[in-house]
Amino acid sequence: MAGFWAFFAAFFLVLGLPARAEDGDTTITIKGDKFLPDEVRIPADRKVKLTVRNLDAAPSEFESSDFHREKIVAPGGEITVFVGPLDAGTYEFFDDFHPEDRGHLVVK
Ligand SMILES: [Cu+2]
Repeated sequence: MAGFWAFFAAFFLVLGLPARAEDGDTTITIKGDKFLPDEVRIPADRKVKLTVRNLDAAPSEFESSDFHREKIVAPGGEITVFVGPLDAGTYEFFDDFHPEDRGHLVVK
């Protein structure tokens, strides 16, 4: 019976992943003053939830002049921002407390 439930759980895990990717909701991790991933693909013409999780010991500020968001992320904490619907294109974001740390939203 345990085998059945493991199969059942794995089945929904596999089914769940494409659904999440399709709706565009994405988690971005900050670690070692880097965004992981530093390139995030999201669908155009849809509101998307970005979760930004800071695994570093210092605060970060998730910011974008291109899509007009600015939010402090406490050490060990996470924030959510909603973006879009955006036109297709590339939008830069950065950590305002570590400005060399940059990434892009690629909207398609
Ligand atoms: Cu700022």
